[in-house]
Amino acid sequence: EEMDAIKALFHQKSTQRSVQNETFGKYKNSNVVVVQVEAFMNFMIGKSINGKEITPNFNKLMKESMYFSNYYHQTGQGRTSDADFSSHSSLHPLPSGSVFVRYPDHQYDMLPTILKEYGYSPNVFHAYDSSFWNRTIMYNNMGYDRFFSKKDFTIDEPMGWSLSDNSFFKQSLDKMTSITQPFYSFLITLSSHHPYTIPKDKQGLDVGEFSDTIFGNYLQSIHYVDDALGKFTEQMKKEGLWDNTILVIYGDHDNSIKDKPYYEQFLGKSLNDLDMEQIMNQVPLLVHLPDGSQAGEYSDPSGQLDMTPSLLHLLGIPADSYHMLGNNLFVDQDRFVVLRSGAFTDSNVFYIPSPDGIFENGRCYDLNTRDTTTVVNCRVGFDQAKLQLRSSDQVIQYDLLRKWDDE
Ligand code: GP9
Repeated sequence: EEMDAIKALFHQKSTQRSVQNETFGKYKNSNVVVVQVEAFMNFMIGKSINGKEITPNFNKLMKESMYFSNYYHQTGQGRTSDADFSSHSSLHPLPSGSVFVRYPDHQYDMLPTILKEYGYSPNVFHAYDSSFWNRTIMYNNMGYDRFFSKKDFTIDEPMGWSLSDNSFFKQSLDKMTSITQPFYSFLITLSSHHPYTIPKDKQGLDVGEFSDTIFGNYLQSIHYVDDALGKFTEQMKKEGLWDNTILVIYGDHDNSIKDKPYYEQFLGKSLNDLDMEQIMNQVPLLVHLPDGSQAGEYSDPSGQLDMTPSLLHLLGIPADSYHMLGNNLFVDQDRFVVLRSGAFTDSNVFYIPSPDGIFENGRCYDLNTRDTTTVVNCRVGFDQAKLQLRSSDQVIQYDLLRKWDDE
């Protein structure tokens, strides 16, 4: 009975996202470059401190891109590896541990594998030890042609855990130019990793009252990454990759700085629990299309599970046979976004679960008033979110996609 419910859910999701419109296949055979930025959160996008923009390059790029301002990371304990997993498989990460470490050899419908079947060269770039998060094994199973890890980069500008993002982007792009097109390139940055210590000569902001705090250091590190991103897009243009590439940039997860006073001081207003929940769970998603079309802000809720179905849509790859739980961001439909904690949102409500998991003990927020409403208003969503998380967990843990294939 449970298996039937799981199959029915995947079927329903597949039917829902397979609606075709004029954007289906519009960018068929374009290159795709996806940049997953370490701890890149949404709350400081478009903001300034002491008269200086924190992310000037991202802000500039937003003007000619689609910016999803209500995009959620859906990660759990597997942090960066969870963001990677969810974005590429359109499944939820696990309630404990990392899928990369626990079930790397199970079967999933993964973006790099699918793209390879459609003639793409998929490659992944991350200038850190290849065994971290079990990446060597997982990336092999995800269908990448090659994983360019720390040993493939010249550490000519050491920073934090490894190489500076600036040099990482430059060297990754140099490697990319000799890869057969169309390619799928996935880049994972590192310079803005906790504890956010950027060398003094690379700190470009005056963070004023946040000087010598972890929050101030965080803003400095984001400003640094933004600068590196700006140089990266310039280099893409010089290499002739701008007009034939879909560029996607998103944040992997929050910065682990949970002290509300920092955010209240920075944003200049008091914040309730809903505000904090959204701040800690929203990361930006930017999609630059090769012709720069559809630019603007998209505020419907969305999340990391939506990246793969949405890219397949743009590339004209039918996704109905794949087992994915995310939304297609290019069709006009009601959205439902579930976080690993059991929190969920649609366009009307946001539910924050209680640690005991009991429905009635959670809080249901009305997104219009931004205040709590009777918890009953979140009942349907709660059951749906529970089913979605459980179905995803079962698929991962019991290798159900392989079983269904074998049947
Ligand atoms: C290191 C990087 C860090 O390779 O992915 O991951 P995190 O600690 O953020 O999960």
